[in-house]
Amino acid sequence: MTTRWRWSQWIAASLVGAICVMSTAASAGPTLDRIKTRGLIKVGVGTTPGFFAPDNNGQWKGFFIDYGRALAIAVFGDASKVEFTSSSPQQRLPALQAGEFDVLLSGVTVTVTRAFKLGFHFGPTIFYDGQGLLVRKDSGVTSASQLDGATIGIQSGTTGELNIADFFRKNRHKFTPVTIEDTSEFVSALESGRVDAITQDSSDLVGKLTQLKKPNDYVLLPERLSKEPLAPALAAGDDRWLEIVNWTANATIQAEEWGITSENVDSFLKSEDPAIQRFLGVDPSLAQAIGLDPKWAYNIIKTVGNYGEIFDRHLKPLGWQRGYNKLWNDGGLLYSPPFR
Ligand SMILES: N[C@@H](CCC(=O)N[C@@H](CS)C(=O)NCC(=O)O)C(=O)O
Repeated sequence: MTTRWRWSQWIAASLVGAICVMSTAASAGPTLDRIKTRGLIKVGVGTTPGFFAPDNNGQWKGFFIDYGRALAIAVFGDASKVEFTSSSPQQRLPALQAGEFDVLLSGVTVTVTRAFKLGFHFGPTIFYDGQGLLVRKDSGVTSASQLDGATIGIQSGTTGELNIADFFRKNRHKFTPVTIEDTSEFVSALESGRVDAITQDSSDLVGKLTQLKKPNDYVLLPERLSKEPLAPALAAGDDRWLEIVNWTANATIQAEEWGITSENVDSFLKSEDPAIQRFLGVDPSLAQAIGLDPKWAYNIIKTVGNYGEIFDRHLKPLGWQRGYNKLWNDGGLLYSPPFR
């Protein structure tokens, strides 16, 4: 190879590199560009207490809501730059595809069909769940195996709609499905006796139980019919927005692993651990490389807290145990890739 040939190759490679860097800086991608122009992140949610529900003042509260606020902090440094809108499980995925939402934080299950056939992307799983069945106590039913011949309420557009059919087919049992789109109609179908049971993510059922007139009259059966890894869902086509969603969720998990909380985060600013210095922006090199405010992770933890704080704030009062949602080094499934 001649020297001249090597130089021309080097110059060509450098030019390609420079163009790539320039185009990353110039255009964030369609979703992030839209968010920045609008000055607000649009988030699709559900209406389950503990996960996402407006309080008496109309302020959205809940586990997934805090992740929406964390995203607003990552993008704008301001937890208020986010708008939550509830939409039915049936309507929210098409709405995401149509660009009406920038992200769904509505308990969406990661599935291969949604990834390949519908073309959605997913952030990290932030709540490991499973499908449950809720029945009236006076039915005497204590196990899903006793539901042969039952009438079961299902919410349309959910994975539950598909899983329940698999479950009965596998067990060679029969059931009559009653598919309902509207959430309050779905829940009241059990109260009115229109159905013998309703099936949904158990997180949804436990939350909705608190909205029933007599919660103690109902029981969540012990079986979990499926794996429901719940994650932020995004439309394809904006890698940078996907990475912001990924690393915002990871930041809450990593902070818990390091024992960094909203209360003590300031004391960690003096940490001599280089990884913590990069994470909190004391050493700004990491944030500069990824193009976020050096304080983005600090601000998230200071404002919404780490994963454990978010979980305890919203889900502990409902009696939720961490279970699979413990950190990896505590017997759970939550694991953040390294911040480096
Ligand atoms: N994880 C299931 C179900 C999603 C789902 O229905 N989520 C619940 C909240 S966890 C919901 O939106 N319920 C209706 C509502 O809250 O209005 C899926 O992805 O299909």
